[in-house]
Amino acid sequence: MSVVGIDFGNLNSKIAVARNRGIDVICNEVSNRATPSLVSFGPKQRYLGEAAKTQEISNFKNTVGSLKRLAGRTFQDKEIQEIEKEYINAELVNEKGQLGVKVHYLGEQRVFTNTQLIAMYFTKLKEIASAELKIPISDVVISVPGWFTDIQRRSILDAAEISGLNCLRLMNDITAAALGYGITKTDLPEDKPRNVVFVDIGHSCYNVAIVSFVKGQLTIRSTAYDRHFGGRDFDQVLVNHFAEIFKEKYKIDVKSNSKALFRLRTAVEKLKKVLSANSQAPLNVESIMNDIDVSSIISRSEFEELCEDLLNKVENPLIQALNDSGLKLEDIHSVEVVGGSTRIPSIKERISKFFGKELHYTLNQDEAVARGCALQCAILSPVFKVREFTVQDITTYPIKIKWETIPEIPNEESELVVFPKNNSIPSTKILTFYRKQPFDIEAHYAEPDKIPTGINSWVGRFSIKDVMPTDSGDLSIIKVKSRLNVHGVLSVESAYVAEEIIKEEKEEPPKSEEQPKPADQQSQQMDTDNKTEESQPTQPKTPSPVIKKVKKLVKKNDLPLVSGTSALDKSIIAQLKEIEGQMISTDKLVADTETQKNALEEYVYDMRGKLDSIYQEFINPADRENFITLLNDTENWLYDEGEDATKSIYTEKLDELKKYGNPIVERYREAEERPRAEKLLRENI
Ligand code: ATP
Ligand code: MG
Ligand code: K
Repeated sequence: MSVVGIDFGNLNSKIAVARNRGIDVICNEVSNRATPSLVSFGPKQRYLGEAAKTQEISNFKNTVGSLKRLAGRTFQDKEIQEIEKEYINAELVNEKGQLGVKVHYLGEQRVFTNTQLIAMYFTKLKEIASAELKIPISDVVISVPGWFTDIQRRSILDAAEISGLNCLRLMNDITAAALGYGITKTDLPEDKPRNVVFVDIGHSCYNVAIVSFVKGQLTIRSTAYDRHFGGRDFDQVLVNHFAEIFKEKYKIDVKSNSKALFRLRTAVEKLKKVLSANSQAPLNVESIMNDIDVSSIISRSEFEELCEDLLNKVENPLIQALNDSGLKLEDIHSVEVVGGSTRIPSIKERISKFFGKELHYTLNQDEAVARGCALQCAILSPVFKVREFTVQDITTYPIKIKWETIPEIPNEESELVVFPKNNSIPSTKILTFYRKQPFDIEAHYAEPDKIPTGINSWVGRFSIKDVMPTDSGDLSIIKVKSRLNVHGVLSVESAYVAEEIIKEEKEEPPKSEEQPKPADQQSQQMDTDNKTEESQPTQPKTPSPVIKKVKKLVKKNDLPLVSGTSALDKSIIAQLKEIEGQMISTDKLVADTETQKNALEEYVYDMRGKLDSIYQEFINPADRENFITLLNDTENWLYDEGEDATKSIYTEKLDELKKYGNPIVERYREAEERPRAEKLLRENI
């Protein structure tokens, strides 16, 4: 059983695995510890991860990045149209209400949805992990930003399922990093919590959390985000800057040419990194457009001046997180930073200045999130033994449930915030309704202006079926169990009829001054635990054990429940899985064909070389001439019509050559073996 953590980044993703000795971040097929979050389509196959990166510029329109930013989005979404479109070279389209891309694949035009694209990328990550662990991968924990909404989370979960991954938990990026911190710190306090600020600034977004640690447990106290603040925004400032310069200097408009813009963007990203360690950096791009080579130079202080507006935004999430945490600056123990963009010196300065503290780098900046996910996966996995560590995470946006009121209940409320902001996850709440007919409830984000622009506040609709009046014709008591699960996704898990019964019971003396909850017959009542029974004593409590009658609410029968959420239908998932499977087979066939072609080519060279040397005396000259001619013909064929043949033809050709070659190899081996065998024989006598 595999234990894998995936940091699904906007630019790069990292994979960590748990082994007996601990957590390792693993390398991909070209020995990189980070894999570009890209998928790309060709005439014969897909290119995923590194392979997509290699030919990003030559296969420009068929390469898709920013996958994470596409999750759960629609085509019309303002953030897609106004922001993400800038960063995506492929053509975005509306695919039956979902966001899709139109690409050329296998010689035809195809449309793939955002969820499918993410699934393709997960297929690649799965393959990288399987290659490393040498077992098929299934169980994983995948990171998402804490600000992801229900629909975005479901898109990632669906994608995981399509790619055959079993996602045990979608983990908020920062929570994963915090887990890595908590589990390795052996000096956590027993009682008074240690409050640590975690800051993650990556390629596209900025996440902050204030986390309280005690021995064996972490609790997220508050979170704050800037969903549009990351390395790419700094790149954009540089792009704008140099585009202006090049207009003057070379009379070219880089922005009018998407490939030129892409080349510039790639170059400034490198330059930006150089500026993190040097006071100035040169920029050179060969043949950026119209065969023109461009060059320029910029100093760090110039860069910082250009980024002044951006840098002024660094404080905002910090202020918000601190305010929401209810802590004061002096309560903060330390500040830990992760994510590639926290390497920018002026960002570091701002964070450090805000807290009045030196920044800490306890965690590996690039790998902390992946490692944390792998740790969480190990904790959840039955086969792994990990030190007990509890993770108390919280939800970012309040969720309310709405329903239609009925005339039988005057002044009935019509909605209730069931999971307020910062409610812990996972969490189950039971709602009580009084109804005599089937009814629907709907879940919505309660503060639509707080969720990402373009995301619908609708979360789901749940129909509670077969509701009937009680035997006496009254309203039935209906309990509805709603859950914010371990992924931060809302579901309604079950609904049932409850019934009040009178029971005789021996009452224990009360342990505390606890007051019994009054039965609320008018409005919806909410329980925050998993209890399916509640008791309401009909008599006042007495201090000594007595037999008394109590009204008890017991479960009578389950009710059918129909859920409508933004998750894909099971049948659609099955279809998409099949399509993904076909594409995997196509890719595999291409790879196998390539391998077979290489084998044939290698055989030709190897055999020809040896026919001139070691095999020469094991074949008569005429046959040798013929065989060499055959090898030459094969070589010519490989460069000509055989350039692009099928796997079976390469195999056939190789077998044909081996028919001539094998007997020669045999004779040679025998001759080689004979003296050795004779020697062995002599020694044994
Ligand atoms: P996100 O978390 O937004 O989804 P990600 O996880 O892919 O994105 P990271 O890998 O944390 O992002 O960081 C990538 C970003 O960090 C890129 O914008 C990159 O240019 C930037 N970066 C990496 N190293 C440096 C450096 N030395 N100086 C400045 N920026 C850097
Ligand atoms: Mg990241
Ligand atoms: K475990």
